[in-house]
Amino acid sequence: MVSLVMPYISVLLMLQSGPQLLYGDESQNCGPKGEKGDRGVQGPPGNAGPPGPQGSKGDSGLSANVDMIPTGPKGDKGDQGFSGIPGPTGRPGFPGPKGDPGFPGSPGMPGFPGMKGQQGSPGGDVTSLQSQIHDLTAKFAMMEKAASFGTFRKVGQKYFVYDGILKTFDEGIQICKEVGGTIALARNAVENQALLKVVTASGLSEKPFIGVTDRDKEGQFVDIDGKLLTFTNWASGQPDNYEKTQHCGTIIVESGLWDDASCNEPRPIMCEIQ
Ligand SMILES: [Ca+2]
Repeated sequence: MVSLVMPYISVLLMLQSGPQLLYGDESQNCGPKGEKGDRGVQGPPGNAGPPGPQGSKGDSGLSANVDMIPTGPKGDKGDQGFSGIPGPTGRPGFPGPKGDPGFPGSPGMPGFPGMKGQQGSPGGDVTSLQSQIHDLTAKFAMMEKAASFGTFRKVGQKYFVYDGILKTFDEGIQICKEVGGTIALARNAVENQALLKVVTASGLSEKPFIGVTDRDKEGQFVDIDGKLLTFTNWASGQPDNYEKTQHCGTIIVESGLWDDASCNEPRPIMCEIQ
């Protein structure tokens, strides 16, 4: 029984497996399945088809009769419609001609009385004030100048000052001139006493020059402006023009008396500022 059935089964297996073996061989020679391609261009339209069969005849339609349509009664007259929206404002017109002048108005009420004014200052006061300011400024400048010296003393309207300078008579004149003054010279006893105090306060041992000389005329002492002296305080026996070389005045430190001495010998220089 088995021997009869086996050949039949083999034939069935060959029929089923044959195409698979064939496809299997081909699939071994091809690559993997590619992606789906883009859609092709639409082809031209086909030819017109044959005419269809003739249709059956239709029924005849109803003809319309307008007179047969009934109409209603006439309606009432409608309301008046709205007017349109007003347009924009037009341009202003040109100005008219100038009118005639009007009549003058009535006079106004009298005003309130004004405030009483301050009494004006006469021009002379301003000038006086300016003069005072000028004087004060000058005094302040002189004080500043005097205070710049090591020793100074005020007497009347002048300052006697000393700053440790030793120079000849002519050099002293120039130095005092540079500070706006002259070589110190007492014009009276009070000033001479003040000058002596400056000498003492400065601790001087040498006789300082005073602003008198007789270089132009022997024996006639004058100030540095050449004016005759109205006050002198010569020591006894002075001026003696010792050895005929003494033509400039000095003040003795111990007494405040005067003595003539050489103009070219350096001595303390005291100035007066006023
Ligand atoms: Ca002398």
